This record gives sequence, structure tokens and C-alpha cells, in this order.
Amino acid sequence: MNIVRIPTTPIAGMKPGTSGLRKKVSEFAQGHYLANFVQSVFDAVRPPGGFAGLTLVVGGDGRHWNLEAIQQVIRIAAANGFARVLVGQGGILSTPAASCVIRQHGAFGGLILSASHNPGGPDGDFGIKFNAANGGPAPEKITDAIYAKTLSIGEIMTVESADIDLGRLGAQAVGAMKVEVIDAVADYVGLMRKLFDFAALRALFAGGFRLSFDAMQAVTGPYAKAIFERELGAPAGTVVNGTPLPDFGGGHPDPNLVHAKELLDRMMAADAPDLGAASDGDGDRNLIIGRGIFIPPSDSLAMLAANAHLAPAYAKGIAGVARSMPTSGAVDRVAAKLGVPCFETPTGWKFFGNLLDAGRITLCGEESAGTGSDHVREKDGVWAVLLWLSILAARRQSVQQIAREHWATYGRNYYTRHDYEDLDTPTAKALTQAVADQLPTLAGQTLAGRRVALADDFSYTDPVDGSVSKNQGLRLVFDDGSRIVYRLSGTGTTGSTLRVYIERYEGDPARHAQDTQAALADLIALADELAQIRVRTGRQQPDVVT
Ligand code: VG1
Ligand code: CO
Repeated sequence: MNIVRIPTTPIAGMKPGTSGLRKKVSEFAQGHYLANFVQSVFDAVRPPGGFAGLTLVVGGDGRHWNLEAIQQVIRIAAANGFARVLVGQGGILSTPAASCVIRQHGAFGGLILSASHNPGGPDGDFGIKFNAANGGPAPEKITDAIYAKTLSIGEIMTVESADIDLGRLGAQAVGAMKVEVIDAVADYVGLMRKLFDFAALRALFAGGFRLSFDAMQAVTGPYAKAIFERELGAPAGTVVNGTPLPDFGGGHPDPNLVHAKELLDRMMAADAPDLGAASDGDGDRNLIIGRGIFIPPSDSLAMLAANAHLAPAYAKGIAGVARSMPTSGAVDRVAAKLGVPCFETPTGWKFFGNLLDAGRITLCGEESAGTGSDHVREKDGVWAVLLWLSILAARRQSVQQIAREHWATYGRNYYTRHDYEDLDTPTAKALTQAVADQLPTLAGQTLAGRRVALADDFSYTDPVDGSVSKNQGLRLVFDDGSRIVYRLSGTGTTGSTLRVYIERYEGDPARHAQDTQAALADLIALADELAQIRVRTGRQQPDVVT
């Protein structure tokens, strides 16, 4: 094998964010950018004995430049001594499927090429992240080590070899390394079959149940078609926008009420299907909409936790739950009733890994439409839809009835997230700094008729390995449990995105049918007043309201 050592110099700004390194395609495609990062990953995670005998999983969400990136990754992996690469056919693996493949094949880890919910195409975003042997995103101590390597790198190791034919299933070789092109959906479908009662779900669809699944022209299309239409017998057309396109058809593959408006409109129409769902660029998110009712992701997590026992995989109950700090406290109430622990972690799936590995939690989720369980170590869009379907099949009720009963039992956590996108970075930083400066004086004050019980910058100590993650979001917690949280996004590629999360608990069932923005109006006004959002940013309203 002809290993080529290419001298290189460090490139600034390669610090992984909430979920891997994300930049414009143009930046990734320039010079040694991708190679520098991939070599730095290998330098950071190389075991004492090297990569001999070890397997690496590689796949992406199919966005523009995916194929070029994969060919580069394979050559660098060969030069760095991996024994084998498993790559999804056509270079495709959804993020949960990649996690599943890493775990099922006993791989050392994987590289996932995705910028997830960010737009794609030549002018869009690209991304890459490393997942470890448990199938989960590298924890902070590894991403920190990777970043350190990007700052001292001097050489890239690669090989001279022809491109792999990513369309052809089976084994090929790059130098001494074996490359196996695998069916991108088979392992994943096999896992879903074990977790859920497919016969019961087939019967649900045979009885006329209607699902509309919007794959947003992103990676989930092939997975959703294989499972919902072929395995479960849902009619053709159940999966819409099901062909993955390198630019997602020009759309923004973020399943929220703005970008998945087509689905929202369909679900609010008179002849709406029974369940509507959408996933994102890399297939790890899920948006759930019932006929005539949007289920906020934080509520969906709580409803899944309360009903998980209705699916075979969770029939024995759940060990515990976790949610990211900005996610509403709805799931906490379910955990309390079930008598299981509930953990509060920083934003990003990497913080759930230790809790899942240690068996302390079974389900977890985020307000950003990510839910998952211990079946893999990523959030999982199709899985969440299968769990919802299992619950609907068992309870024989509508989404609307399940939600109303849930709120009647546990109370309702009114919740919204306001995103101000692409702000000028100094403005965004000054805004959050100004809020941070006020925190020490806010505790004990009465604002919007409530006493501030806690005002801090969230810091997390991992209960499994004791690692500490600071500066994870500014929060004001009131004595009635209401909260206002401010944080800056760690996934964007231009400017800064401010996220403001607002929540209030309502115990009275007579007041569970309010409009969310109206129910939270006083706290929304307070959030603006404290941070001077309109004044500082010049924006009159958020770009996205969820
Ligand atoms: C966002 C979400 C976060 C999620 C992350 C990755 O991060 O808020 O909950 O884990 O995206 O999701 P941020 O830092 O922009 O708020 V995905 O589906 O884009 O990988
Ligand atoms: Co995603």
C-alpha cells in the first residue's frame, strides 16, 4: 500500500459544536480542510496499538459533496491502518442507522457526514462528526482532544487509490484495507423489527389508519418507505418528499412548524390523516402532529415515556429518563409518577451517552424534536414514529385524545422556543452577556408576578464519569416552575442564532386548551425586556417560533 504523507498546517476554527463540525460546503471543500479534520480525529482517538484489526463505519445524509468526502475519508482511514470500513450504499446512512451499524458490527467508531437540519447544496452546509464504539457522538473530552489535534497537525496520511464504487454492494479493497459497501437500511430495519410488534402495526394500517410521513427530501425517505410502506403495508404515498436530494430540493430539512408547513397544513385540514410526522436532514429528529393538533416535542417525549410500556421493547418499564436543560419539565412529571429518575443534561445528544451506557435511563429527548432510547446512541426519527404508532395501535385513541388525557393527568407545560437566526455575532454575544451580568441580582426578585427562585448559567456534572460542562445556557427559574432560558446555537455556520425557551406549568384542566403564545405572553414579554432583544437586534419578532 502506497501511503502518502502530505505536509499540512493547522486550520483555525475546527472546534466541534453541539453536534460535530459544521461549515459551508465551500469551506469544507477547500484544500486540506476535510483531510485535516479527519486526520485530527484519528490522531485523537488512535488506540496504543493503532487501528489494526479495527472497523470504521462511514456514511452521510447524502447532501452535496457527500460522495467526494467519503472517498477522501476512506483513503485516509486506509493510510491510518484501519482493517475495514463499512460504508452505506451510495454513501448513505442516516444518523441513527450509523449508530445501529457501529453497535451491531462491533466497530471501533464511525464518521457521520452530515450537517443535519442545516440547508444543503453547493451554497449550503456540510458537517462531520465522530461517533465512538457505543454508537454515540463523541463526548466532550474526545471532541476537545480532536480540536487540540487540529491546532497542532503537521501531516495527513492518505493513499493513492481509485475511488470505491459506492453503488456496488459487497467487498472492495483500498490498499490493505477492506471496504464493504452495505445495505444502508437492512440493519436498521432489523433492529426496529425487534423493538416493535410489526404484526400489530400492520393490522393498524390494514384497518385504515392513515400516516403522512414527510422525509423533507432528506435521508429518511428510504428508511421510511422500507418500514412504513413495505414492512407495515401503509399505502404508497404515505411517505412524501421521500427521495433524498443533495440540496433537499432547496428546502431547509428542519422539521419545525415553519419548514414543515406543508405537513402542518395537511394535518390541520378537514380530511387530515391520523398521524403526521417529519424528520430532518440526517433522520434523527421527529416532528409529531395529530389530526388538528401539534404535539410540542417536549410533550411528545413525556407522552412517549408515559406510554412506552405499550411497545414490546419497553414492556418491562423504563429505568429512567433524561432531557436537555431547555426541554420542558413535562417528562419530569411522568418520571415522578413512574418512580424513575429524571436527569437534566446540556443540549446535544452526546450528553445522554453515559446515562444510556450505564443503564440509568431508557428514554431521552430534546425540545428540538429529538427523541430516542437505549436501542442506539443517537436520537431517532423513524423510531419515534414507530413508538407513537405502537401507542396509537394499543390505545385505539386519536393523538388528540391521548394528548388531552395526558395533560389532564399530569398538567400541561406550555412551552415555546423563539429563534432569532443569523444575528451579527458581537450583538448576540453582548445580549447574552448582558443577561449573564444581571443573573446575580435576579434571584429573589419578583418579575411578571413570580418570584425568581434560581438564576444561573447552567453547569452539568455527569453523574457517571464526573466530567463537568459549564456555560450551557442562562436560565431563570421561577418559584411556580416557570422558566426562561437563553442560549446561543452551536450548530449554525453563519452569524449567531439566539434561542429563547419559555415554559409555564398549568395544572388546571379547564385551562389546557389555550393558544401557547397567548398562555406564555407575560413571560415572552419579560424575556424580551430582560435581554432587550428587540432593541439590541432590531428584530421585531423571531424567525422561527416552535
Ligand atoms: C440544535 C438543537 C439541539 C440538537 C442539535 C443537533 O443545537 O437545539 O437540541 O441536539 O441541534 O441536532 P443548537 O446548538 O443549534 O441549539 V441535529 O438533528 O442538527 O444534529
Ligand atoms: Co439531525
